[in-house]
Amino acid sequence: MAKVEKRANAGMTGEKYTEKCSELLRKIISAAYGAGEIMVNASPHDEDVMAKGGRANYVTVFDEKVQEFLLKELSRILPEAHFVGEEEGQEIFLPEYGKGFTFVVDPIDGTSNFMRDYELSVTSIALLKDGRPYIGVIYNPYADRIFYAEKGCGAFENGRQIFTSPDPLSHSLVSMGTAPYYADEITHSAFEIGNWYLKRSIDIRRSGSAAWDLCLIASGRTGLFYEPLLCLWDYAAGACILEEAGGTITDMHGEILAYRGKSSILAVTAGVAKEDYLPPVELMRE
Ligand code: 2AM
Ligand code: CA
Repeated sequence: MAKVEKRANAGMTGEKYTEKCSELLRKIISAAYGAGEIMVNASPHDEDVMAKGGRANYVTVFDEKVQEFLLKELSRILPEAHFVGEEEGQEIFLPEYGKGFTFVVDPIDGTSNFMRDYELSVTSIALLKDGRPYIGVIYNPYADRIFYAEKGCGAFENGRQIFTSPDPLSHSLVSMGTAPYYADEITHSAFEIGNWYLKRSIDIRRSGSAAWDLCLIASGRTGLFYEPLLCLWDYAAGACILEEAGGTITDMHGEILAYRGKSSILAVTAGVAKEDYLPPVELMRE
């Protein structure tokens, strides 16, 4: 744990952070570093993979180990908070999660990448306050890059404040998620929309981790991200980081998010938000 704390302190040298942000955020960042250490030291083998319900939807023993670690750490940091983790299988958003504090955790976002040693997976921790994102922390242990934000304090990457890009869509990269675990029709629609955006942007990217895609847009690397269906733990932390970096996140119809569970996601930079960027309704099959 000493190494974990040293790294957390190293990331905290940005003046703006120390002036404005809380001890609570610093502790959650430490927990995310600890989760990342478990991920990078893991060697996922086939026998560690257990099928979760649905197509292309997996969980490894490491998803469960990281979640156990985070449950322990985060409960110590804020004992009164509720805890919703992907591997708990808690699909229903209970009314009490919308009051006070609730941690929403994806221990490993990008599990299909993780299982294949693709080295693009992250830990994603959101803290909701009265049902809205209040803190977001996302750590990519392979690149040793941590993104974090606290409501009203700005967003940061490894201690440096980040902002979305002012570029228009025509000068931006677009990243998409394919929702491969749902009906083929939804996936088909994702590609049709991708084709529509391809003609209006520089090119399309697909990382396999929605949380990571939200960090890329928050830090000005991409201009727009969409995925037809995501769970709350996939997008809650990223939403906090993106909004604090000046971006906008809605569902794919442009509606405000309720933060109650599954939703389509459409995220844009300050630059793209000035345009008519919503995909045509006839391409959507939600
Ligand atoms: P995961 O890697 O934690 O499972 C890839 O398209 C994105 O979708 C990833 O963020 C992935 O998260 C997420 N995802 C995987 N299975 C999902 C499901 N059944 N419902 C919603 N999102 C899912
Ligand atoms: Ca996961």
